[in-house]
Amino acid sequence: MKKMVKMAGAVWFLLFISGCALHQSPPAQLISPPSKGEKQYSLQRVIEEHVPSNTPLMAPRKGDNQQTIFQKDLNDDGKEEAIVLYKESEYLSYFHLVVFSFDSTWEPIVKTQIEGDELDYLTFVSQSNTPPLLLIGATQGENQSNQLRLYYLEGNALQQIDSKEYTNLVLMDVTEDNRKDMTLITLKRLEAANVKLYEFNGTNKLKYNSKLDIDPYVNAYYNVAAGRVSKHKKGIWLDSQVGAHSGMSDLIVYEEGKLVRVFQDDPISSPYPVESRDINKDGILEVGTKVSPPGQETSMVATPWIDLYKQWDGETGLNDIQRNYYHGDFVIQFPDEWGEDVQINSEESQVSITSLEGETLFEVKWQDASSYEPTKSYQVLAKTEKYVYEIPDGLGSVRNVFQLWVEQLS
Ligand SMILES: [Ca+2]
Ligand SMILES: [Ca+2]
Repeated sequence: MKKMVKMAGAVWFLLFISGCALHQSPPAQLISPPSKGEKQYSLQRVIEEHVPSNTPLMAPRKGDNQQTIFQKDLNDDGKEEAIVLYKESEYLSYFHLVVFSFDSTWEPIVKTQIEGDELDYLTFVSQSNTPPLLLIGATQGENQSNQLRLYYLEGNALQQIDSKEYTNLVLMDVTEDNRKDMTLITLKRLEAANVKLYEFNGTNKLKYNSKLDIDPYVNAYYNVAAGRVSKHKKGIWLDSQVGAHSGMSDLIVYEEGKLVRVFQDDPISSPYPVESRDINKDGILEVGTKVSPPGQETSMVATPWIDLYKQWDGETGLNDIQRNYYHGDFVIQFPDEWGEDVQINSEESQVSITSLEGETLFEVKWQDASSYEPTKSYQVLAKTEKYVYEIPDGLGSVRNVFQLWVEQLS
C-alpha cells in the first residue's frame, strides 16, 4: 500500500513538471522541491531522450569516479548539474559530452564533442573563489599519451582553460599548502619522461610550479601510489617495469619549491615489479621489492621470492616494514619475531617456513576440497572452493600469519 502511494506521488510529480493535463493550480503542498528520488528518475528519463538508444554511457578507466552520471554544481548556483559522456561507435575518435541543468526540469545546456578514444579520467576540482573545474582525460590511441582538458561552465557553454598531455595523473596536495594540486607524469618511451606540477590558484588558469625529468628507459610507469610517504610528508611512489622482468621505484616529493626524486642516485630496484601500497594500513605508503631468503636464490622462477615492503624514513633511508610470502591463493605475513633470515620450503601441496637453524616456524598443507580427509594432528586453517588448508596442531598459535588473498583484499 505504501508503495502504491509513493508511485502515485511520482506520477503526480511527473504530470506536474511536464505541465500537461493540469489546468488547475496544484495545491500549495505540492510546490515543494522534488525529492532526490524523483529528481534522479527524471534525470534518467531525460538522459535516455538525449543519448542515442543502445549507446552506453562512458565510465572513466581510472580514478575514484567510476560512475557514468556525474553530478556537480558547476556554476555555483546551488543546484547540481549532471554530466554524461557517450561514444556512438568504437571506431570514432571522439565522444560526446552533455551537461544537463535542473530548473524544475532537467534540460541539456551543453552538447559538445571531445577528441579521444576512451574516457581515462573525470573529476572536479573545487576552487575557493571561482566555480569548480571539470577535468576530462581522454586516451588518444595506442602508444600515445592521454590528453587532459580542463573546463569551467560559463553560462551555457563549457570554456576550456587548458589542455595537457599526460600518461598518469595525480590530484593531491603535494606542496602541502592545503590546496589541491596536480601532478602529471608523462612517458615517451626511450625519449623523455617527466613529472610536472601545476597548482590551481583560484583563477581559471593553471599555474605551473616545477618539472622533474625521470627515466624514459622504462617499459611503463605501471603503478602510481600517491599519499603520505612518511610520517611528515606527502609524495608519490612511481613504480616502473624495466627490461624483461625487473621493477624499479622512484619516490617524488616536493621540497624547497620544487619536485625532487628522493632516491635519484640509488633507485630502488627489484627482480620483479611489486606495487607500492600501504601494506600495514598505517596511512603511509610502502615501497615493495622482492628478496630471496638467504642462500635460496636459484633461477628467477624457482626462487621463493619474499615481498619486502619498506617505508621511507623521511631522510635518505628506508625501514623494513613487512615481509610477505605469496603462494597460490594465500599469503603468509611474517611476524617480526621471525627476523630476516628464514628459509622457505615449497613443495607440491605444502609450504613450510623454517629458521636458519632448522626450527619449523610455520607449515601449511592442502588437499583438494572434493577428496579432503582430515590429517591426524592437523587442524583446518582455511577452506576455498578448491582446497582445504591445514596446519599442524603444534603451530596453531601462529595460524593467523596465514591469509587467503581474498581476505587480505577485503
Ligand atoms: Ca549549478
Ligand atoms: Ca603503511
